[in-house]
Amino acid sequence: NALELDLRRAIETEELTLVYQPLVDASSCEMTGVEALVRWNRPGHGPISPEIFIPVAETTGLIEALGLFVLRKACEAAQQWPDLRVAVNVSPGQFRNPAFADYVRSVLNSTEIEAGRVTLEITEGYIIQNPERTRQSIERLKMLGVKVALDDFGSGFSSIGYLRQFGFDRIKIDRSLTMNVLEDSRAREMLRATVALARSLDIPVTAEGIEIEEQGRALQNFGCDELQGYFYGKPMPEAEITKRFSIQK
Ligand code: G
Ligand code: G
Ligand code: NA
Ligand code: MN
Repeated sequence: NALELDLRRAIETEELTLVYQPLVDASSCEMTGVEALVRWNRPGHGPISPEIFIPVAETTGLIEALGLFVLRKACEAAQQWPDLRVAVNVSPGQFRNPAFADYVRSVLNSTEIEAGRVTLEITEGYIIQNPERTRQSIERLKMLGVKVALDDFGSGFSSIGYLRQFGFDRIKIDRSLTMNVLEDSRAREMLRATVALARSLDIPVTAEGIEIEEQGRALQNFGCDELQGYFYGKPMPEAEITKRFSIQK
C-alpha cells in the first residue's frame, strides 16, 4: 500500500528525523539523559505519528531498517552530549529478531559510544507474550554493556515479579498512572507501592508524563530518581538539547 511504499522510501532517504525528550534527575531537575523519539513528515500528508507507522513497519518487515536508523542516529547525536544517557525505544519486531544484539553491537562499534550510556526501552506487552525469549534477548544485550529498561510499566498486565527475573536496569512508569497521581488516591497508592517495590529490588524508576510540578514532587517523594514529561521538556530537535546541555554544564 501507499503508506508502506512511502515509509520504505522515507527510511532509504532518511526522511525520518529524531527528536529528543529530556530525562531529568528528580532532585536537581538537571538533564541526565534523553529519550529519542522518531518523527516522520510524510510528503503531501504532513506529520504521521509513530503510533501509526511503527505498526506498519512491524508488519512489513521495515522495522529492522527503521530501528537501525533510529539507534544509529541517536548514538551519533549523543556524542555531542558526553555525560548524557540516551534511551531508544525498541519494538517487539526488533527485539524478536535473533540478530538484534549483533545490530546493536555494530552500532556501538561504529559510533564508538560507551555501551553503558545506551538504554534500550522495551514495552511490557511483548514480554508477556514471550517470557523465555525475552530473557535470552535481554541477557545478550546486557553482555554488550547496554542498559535495558521496562517501558510503559503499569499500562498493561505485567507483574513486578518480571522485573527481577529479567534483569531490567530501570523501569519507566507509564503516563496513564502518573497523570492521576494527584487526583486519584488509588493511582497514588499503586504508584507508591510500585516504586517502593522496585526500589527494594534496587531497580531505579523513571516516572513519565509529568506535566505539572506537583506531580513530579509526589513521584520524587515516592522514590523515583528520574522524571520525564512536558513539565521538564517536550521532545525537541537535537540542536535544542545541545543548547540546553551547554547551559547546564
Ligand atoms: O513520540 P510519541 O508520543 O508520538 O510516540 C508515540 C509512540 O511511539 C510511543 O509509544 C513511543 O514509544 C513510540 N515511538 C516513538 N519513537 C519510536 C522509535 O524510534 N521506535 C519505536 N519502536 N517506537 C517509537
Ligand atoms: O511509550 P513511550 O513512553 O515511549 O511514549 C513516549 C511518548 O509520550 C512520546 O511520544 C511523547 O511525545 C509523549 N510524552 C512525553 N511526555 C509527555 C507528557 O508529559 N504528556 C503527554 N501527554 N505526553 C508525553
Ligand atoms: Na519509551
Ligand atoms: Mn514509555
